[in-house]
Amino acid sequence: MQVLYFHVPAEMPADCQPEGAVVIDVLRATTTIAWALHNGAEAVEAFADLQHLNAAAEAWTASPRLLLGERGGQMLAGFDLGNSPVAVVPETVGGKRLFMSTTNGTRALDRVRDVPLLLTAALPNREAVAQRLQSKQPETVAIVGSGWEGAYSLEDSLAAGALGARLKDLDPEGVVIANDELTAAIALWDQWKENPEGCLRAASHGQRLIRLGDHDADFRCCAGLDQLSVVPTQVEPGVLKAA
Ligand code: 3SL
Repeated sequence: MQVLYFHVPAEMPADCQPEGAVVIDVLRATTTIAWALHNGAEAVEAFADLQHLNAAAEAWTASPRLLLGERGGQMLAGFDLGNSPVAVVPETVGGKRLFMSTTNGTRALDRVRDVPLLLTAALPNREAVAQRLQSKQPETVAIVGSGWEGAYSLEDSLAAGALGARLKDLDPEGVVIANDELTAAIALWDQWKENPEGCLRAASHGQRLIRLGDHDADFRCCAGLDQLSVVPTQVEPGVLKAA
């Protein structure tokens, strides 16, 4: 398995057509997706664009629904929830379809929606995602960071390194760390693995959330390693379910 890391979706070359992709947005979209599906949400339907989200949500009648999302870290007007992974508790999300749009994470998902095996990862489900890739054995996997408005983000690279390091541990001969970005991400993980929350807080988006205030529980949750067995998996374009 060849594993590559792209800091942001736009870095992925047009002719790169991997069998598998793993989208990461540690702060906070893919952490929230993992916890929501772990806590019983029927599915998370991700949208880059709010108009499309509103139209799809209005047309949805198959189960109860919630609108979830943010721009710039702040909950959207008229939405039920922001993007906090500690808010998607079973009593709130159980059995519901979550229509979700975030500043960067859902846009990154949209960019790779045609990849046959599309998963999302965060630190809490890093081990589960590594095990899934190990069992599926896609020939090439692109780990795709969400970044912040097109720019590098430290926390996504931390989780990409955590996943790359674990894949290499699971299969030292079969897994090829196939670009410098992933080698650097693994070095970043080695540096911070005893204190991932410190890395999240040091990151520029971590600093943004600190300035917004009241995100201590989110930092703890987003930094929690290998706590969930859920593997959010795209089952139709934009729709992620627990698998
Ligand atoms: O950019 C995103 O997709 C969000 O996860 C950002 S925030 O942490 O909710 O502000």
